[in-house]
Amino acid sequence: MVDLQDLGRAIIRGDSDVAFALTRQAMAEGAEPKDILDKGLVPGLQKVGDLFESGDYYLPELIVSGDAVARALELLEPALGRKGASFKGKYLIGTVKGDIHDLGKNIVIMMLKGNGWEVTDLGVDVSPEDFVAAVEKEGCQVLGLSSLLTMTMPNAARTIEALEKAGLRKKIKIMVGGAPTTAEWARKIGADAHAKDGPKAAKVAAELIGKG
Ligand code: B12
Repeated sequence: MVDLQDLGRAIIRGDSDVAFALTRQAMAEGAEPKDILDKGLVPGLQKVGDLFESGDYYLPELIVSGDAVARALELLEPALGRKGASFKGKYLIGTVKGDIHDLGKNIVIMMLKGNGWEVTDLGVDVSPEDFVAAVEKEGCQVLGLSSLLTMTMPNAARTIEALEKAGLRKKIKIMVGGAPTTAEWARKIGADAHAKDGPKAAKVAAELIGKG
């Protein structure tokens, strides 16, 4: 059996070949995709973030470890995103302007798809104007804004302001998330909800449209 801590250690080393192989092996052995995430990939990335913060790792290590997780996520996607639930609605999501982190957003997307949502992903570094245009075009019920950088969190607030100005705010529910965000901040900027991880995001989204 794969020890998921070994998977975490491969992420910390930025060894994407080993991370890929261990993820595949764990899946073949019947490990839950959620455990692979919560006990292997995510703690590994958290440690990488700590090492970066303490000055032991630099940007290249962050990039290599991020890529290793992205490769492993490709393997997990079919299992996490498998449609088992009845159709819930349309969800639009993106990472706010100035921020290119997308691993967490992509996990949220997989969870949403697995819970019956049709998801449109606007990608990363999305300006308030582009969010507004997409809400107009897509006709979604819920909009998700991801922000991993303290510096770019105000761009989530700017996006909500832009939606208000365009007269679209009342037509949709808005959720925010990302490591530095909190429920209190979500309330402060006028979002409808905050969620701390993928499973919670799917649950809260359904509640927001009365299908929880
Ligand atoms: C990997 C990584 C990178 C990779 C990103 C690769 C990618 N494709 O995403 C790269 C190398 C590109 C990167 C770059 C930078 N990074 Co970086 N990065 C990380 C790291 C190590 C992991 C992030 C991650 O993927 N976590 C795992 C996922 C699963 O967690 P998550 O993103 O939080 O997502 C979950 C929840 O938050 C929630 N969620 C997320 N989005 C949403 C959206 C909605 C709607 C909802 C409901 C929920 C939700 O659900 C997700 C799934 O469970 C973190 C450290 C950390 N501990 O977070 C630093 C970190 C986020 N980075 C940091 C920094 C400073 C940077 C740089 C500025 C470094 C530099 N000097 O250039 C640049 C910024 C580039 C830019 N303009 O965006 C800081 C941010 C500090 C801060 N608070 O502002 C951190 C915290 C590292 C640190 N400890 O200092 N980074």
